[in-house]
Amino acid sequence: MRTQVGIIGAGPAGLLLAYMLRRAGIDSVILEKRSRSYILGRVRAGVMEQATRDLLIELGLGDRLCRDGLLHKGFEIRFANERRRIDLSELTGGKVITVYGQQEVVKDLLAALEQENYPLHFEIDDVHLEGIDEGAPCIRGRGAEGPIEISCDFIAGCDGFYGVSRASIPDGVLSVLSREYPFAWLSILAEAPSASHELIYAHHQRGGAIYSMRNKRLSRHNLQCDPDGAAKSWPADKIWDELEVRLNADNSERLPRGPILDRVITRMRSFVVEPMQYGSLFLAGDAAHIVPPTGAKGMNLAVADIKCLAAGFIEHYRAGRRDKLNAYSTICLARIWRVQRFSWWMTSMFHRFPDQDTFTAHMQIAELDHATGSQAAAASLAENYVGLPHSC
Ligand code: RFL
Ligand code: PHB
Repeated sequence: MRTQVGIIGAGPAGLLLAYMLRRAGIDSVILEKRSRSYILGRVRAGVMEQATRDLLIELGLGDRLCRDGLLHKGFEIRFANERRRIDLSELTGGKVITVYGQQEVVKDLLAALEQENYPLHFEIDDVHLEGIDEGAPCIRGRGAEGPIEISCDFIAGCDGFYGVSRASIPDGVLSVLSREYPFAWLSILAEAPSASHELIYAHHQRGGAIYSMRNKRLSRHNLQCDPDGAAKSWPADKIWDELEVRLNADNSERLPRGPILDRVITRMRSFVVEPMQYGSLFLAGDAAHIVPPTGAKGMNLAVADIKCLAAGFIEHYRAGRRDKLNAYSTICLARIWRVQRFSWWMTSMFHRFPDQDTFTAHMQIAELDHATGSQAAAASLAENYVGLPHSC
């Protein structure tokens, strides 16, 4: 099989790239390791930045997003018996966030691609990349109907943190910069209405918590937990009790409880590779960087990468120039580092570190007090939370 851009991975990054290229008349093919039902069922991100929303609407993908996405003009921060609201809209000249599940974005993109009979191959094993430094790249893998081979002009590695693309780059080319945090998140999706119409981020001496939602009947909450603790060691009652304590919920505000439909423990890390390109291989999304989820940025970063990458391919095929492709890594990394900084800052402020001393605890409270009490500091928090402007 021959195509212009071979895409590995059908997460938000790979699907969006395929969709943007298709709109521009550029051929591509996606190879995905998992099944269609698996990628549609994967519960992950929920908070969409203003620029992500705007882009999806501009691309004609906004029908369900505008109908079902929940627009949030602010969120609450709780710490040391304080409850302070960050008025995102007021502080950013009208910008908002949208709560819309990542799996809904995946569903919208998949529907749009399938409507046009886009070549998306699921359940492809043993994907490997060849010739990426020789200008004649090729992707090989094995599907239900036998071996599959795709020769292309470029490869987009959109296969997430554990994918094969990054690992195909020879040793010594990439600088790997990372930080592991000594805690994890227990994330639950529950069939329970939300007690609050806005997100709540809580700082507590027992650990951080985030109270979120998906729609009127589904809530989504995160609790800081021990990275080595099994999700099973958290019976449902313990999760709800702990959420109530950390959110400082009082009797007038008992959290509505309900069956827990999904639970996952995720380790927290910050991770970046530089550069995000080698030969004809371009990395995008989680394949190139991971942010701890406290800033709710992972999917949004993947979308920002793809906007630049698609612009680079379009310029190449339309104008025969490679300026944007050559600048892809540099331009994306400048924004990625700013988003890493924000995610690291939010993580440092809301989590309890093992053996944390009283001085550190006071620093966190002072930081929260300043971030929510000073107009200038709150404006900076809001600017980052609704999302920095895209760079391309
Ligand atoms: P994805 O979504 O991981 O998709 C990669 C795809 O590649 C496939 N793949 C392969 N295909 C072929 N061959 C191989 N060898 C392959 N190896 C892997 C995978 O099956 C998959 O389909 O990466 P992408 O597209 O870059 O998107 C990134 C986002 O998924 C990620 O950043 C966010 O979900 C992160 N994240 C959050 N981001 C936010 O913006 N807001 C949030 O609130 C938020 N919460 C979260 C999160 C991630 C979480 N987990 C589990 C990592 C909460 C959690 C729990
Ligand atoms: C979510 O709703 O999934 C969510 C909210 C806030 C975060 C991360 C995830 O920081």
